[in-house]
Amino acid sequence: MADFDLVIRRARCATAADVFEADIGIRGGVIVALGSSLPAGHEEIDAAGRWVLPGGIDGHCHLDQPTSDGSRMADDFLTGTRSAACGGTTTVLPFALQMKGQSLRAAVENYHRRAEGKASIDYAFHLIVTDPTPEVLSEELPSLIREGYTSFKIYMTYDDLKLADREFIDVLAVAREHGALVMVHAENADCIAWLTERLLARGHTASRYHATARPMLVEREATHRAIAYAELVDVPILIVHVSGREAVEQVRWAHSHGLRIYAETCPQYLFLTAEDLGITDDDHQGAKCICSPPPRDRANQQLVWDGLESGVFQIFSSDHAPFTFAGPEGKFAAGENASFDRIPNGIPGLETRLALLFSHGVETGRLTIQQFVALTATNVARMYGLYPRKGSIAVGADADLVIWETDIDRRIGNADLHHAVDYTPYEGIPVSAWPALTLSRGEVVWQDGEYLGVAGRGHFLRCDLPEPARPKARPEAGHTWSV
Ligand code: DUC
Ligand code: ZN
Ligand code: ZN
Repeated sequence: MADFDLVIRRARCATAADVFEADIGIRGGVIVALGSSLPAGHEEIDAAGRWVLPGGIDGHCHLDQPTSDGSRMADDFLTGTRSAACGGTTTVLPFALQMKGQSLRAAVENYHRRAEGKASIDYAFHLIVTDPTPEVLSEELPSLIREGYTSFKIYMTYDDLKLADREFIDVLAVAREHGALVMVHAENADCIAWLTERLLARGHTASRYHATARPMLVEREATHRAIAYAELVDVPILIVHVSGREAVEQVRWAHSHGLRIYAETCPQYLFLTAEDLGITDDDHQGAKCICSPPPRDRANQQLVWDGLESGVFQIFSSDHAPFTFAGPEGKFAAGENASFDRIPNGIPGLETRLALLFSHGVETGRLTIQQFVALTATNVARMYGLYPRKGSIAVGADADLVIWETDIDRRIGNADLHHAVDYTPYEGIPVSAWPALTLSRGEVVWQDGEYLGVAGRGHFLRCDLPEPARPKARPEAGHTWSV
């Protein structure tokens, strides 16, 4: 009898730390051996000369998340995880959203029902806390953290989602006490509302004014405030979807003051600019690229690349928030002439995240292969308490692996993608690499252009307490409030 269900031969492996050549022996969905000349497997794949990397972990994507404006997310767990697998992602972390007035536990139960029977790759949930009542803070959050929901996102903007500053601080204190990680959407709600009102009063309703209503300073101010609250409470936080210079400067400032502030960025800040929201007022197509914070300009793209190279950013996520361009529940759910403030925020990107970063980061020499693995898998697993089960190539880890095809010459086209969105904002961008094969727990879910996943085979993952969320706990910093 063969020792292994599958052996990948002569794999050119990269982890966040190392590059090495090995045969990878897989049994029961787990990597059980790394070595040379391993005994025969029941099945064999020859990967000679090709990169074999940990499957991508998308730590920020929205699937089948309820909305409150008449729009509906195009991707559920079926199409979202299909799309992820075809792009080399083997674990997703979407969000269980608490509606104001709803219990957090009810939100989680509802979200499980949305995933069950549909997900074809493994998944965990972040929570979105919108209503931190005393019951939520003292009962629900602590018990959900113990049950494996160890990260939550809070918003500083959007009327239906945002927390008051006092509530923000209360949530941070719970995270500190129970060891969870808080992700922050940092934009100043009042500045956006004030600017939006004035733009609309002048008849500036086109998509492109979305960027005018959310200039970098609103992100800078909120990022600074979030960092100050994290310092006050003594708990690390993760600033999500950082778009450019002004927020980066705040994160650097925090680092220079010894604060553990983590930062995430996304493909839209490398590959799109505000011009993609439209150059003229007649440009309806610009709605396709409405997301928040908005993409900036070329100089800011370069700054974000610099941050990926230099370690300002720990993780690179898609922020997949899928709305169709056409159709009654898509970008124009509020009417075909809807003003920019009534167009749902979000763009698709689950399937294209890895190929874009590999092609334009690794193949151009901007990033090492180890940095790529760290940004797209290992650091994400660590940040959310999934390491070492996920995010690396190691004995004992799940066999979530991607064999990469490089030296290809292709352009991204929506017709080739597997999400349920009728466009990609990255249409026409060249890529020189794409996953040839994706393994999820040792099972092939994508091979040579064919999706082979099975709905419902994905497992829900309970997350451990993330090690990066530990507080500094320096008595001299005066954090005596918690005793
Ligand atoms: N924030 C997100 O994280 N995703 C989509 C839209 C938004 O504002
Ligand atoms: Zn956000
Ligand atoms: Zn998001």
